[in-house]
Amino acid sequence: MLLTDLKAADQLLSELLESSSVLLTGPENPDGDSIGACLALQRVLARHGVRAVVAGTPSYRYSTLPGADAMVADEAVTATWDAVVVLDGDRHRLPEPVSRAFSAARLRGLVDHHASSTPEGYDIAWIDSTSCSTCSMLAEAFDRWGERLDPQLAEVLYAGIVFDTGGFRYSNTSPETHQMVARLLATGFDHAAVSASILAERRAAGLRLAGEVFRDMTLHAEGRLAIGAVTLAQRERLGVAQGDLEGIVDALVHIVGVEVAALLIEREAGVVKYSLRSRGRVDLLPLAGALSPTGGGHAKAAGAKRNCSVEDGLKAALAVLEPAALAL
Ligand SMILES: [Mn+2]
Repeated sequence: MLLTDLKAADQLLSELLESSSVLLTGPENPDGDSIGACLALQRVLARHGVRAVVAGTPSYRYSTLPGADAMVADEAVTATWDAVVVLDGDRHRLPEPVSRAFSAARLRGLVDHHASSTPEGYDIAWIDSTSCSTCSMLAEAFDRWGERLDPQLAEVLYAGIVFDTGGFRYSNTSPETHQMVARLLATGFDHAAVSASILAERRAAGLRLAGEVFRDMTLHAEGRLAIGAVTLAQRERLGVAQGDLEGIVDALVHIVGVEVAALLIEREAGVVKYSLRSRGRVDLLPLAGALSPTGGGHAKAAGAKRNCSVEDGLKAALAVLEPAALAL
């Protein structure tokens, strides 16, 4: 496995080692790869005497990862940082206080594997869209830099890899992924507990929510497109937390015959987030871009955000996704 941009990786490390303050962040509502990558880089920087802060609030799925308890809520992030690095997501999807800190920073960095990411707007952009996860990019770089794996570092890297590969089931899983993970497991952390927490566990409210989404979802394009929705009222009624939403859209795309799935999540009144999945025959990137100028992600897993009602969001999803599913 080759890093596509060794120079950017090395440059980023040496710049961070010289920085007076470092903020590491994922996008809004960070997932396992983003949190794992932030915590992993924080750990390695700490070994070199650089104390970095990780922004974000981990959902219950990630709260037991080593270092997650010291994460700083986005709202509490102050504006002045020497360096701000975005991990596993792009600068367009940063929560508001973090976005201000990013704009004001001397050094703006990116570590990402999303196919939609571009280097514009960063001083150093380390992008490898061939990598299964941002955590695996870091794991390879740590190797090259001679960083030793310990159980805590291995655990946070594993969290990202297991999340982004869906427990080593997605097509982004390669022989190299397994070889890397074998070395992580050899450090002795409780990988079964991490996998269960990240991929399998649900709160009771989340299971009830999934039940409602599955009951009410609709099929289109001769059964090739599934669309589900989660409203604000529903989330409030059931007491749903951020981590409860993960995995629902993955179940929708695995309905027999379905090729593309969308889950609409009403984030706040008038703001709808789309979570999109494809089995591979439909490339989601242009579709996410059609739903919103800042939409993006991977060919098989993408997202977009739109300012509209749930009703209008559903109409937009149908208008964009149905022709693509019908064209198969
Ligand atoms: Mn990722």
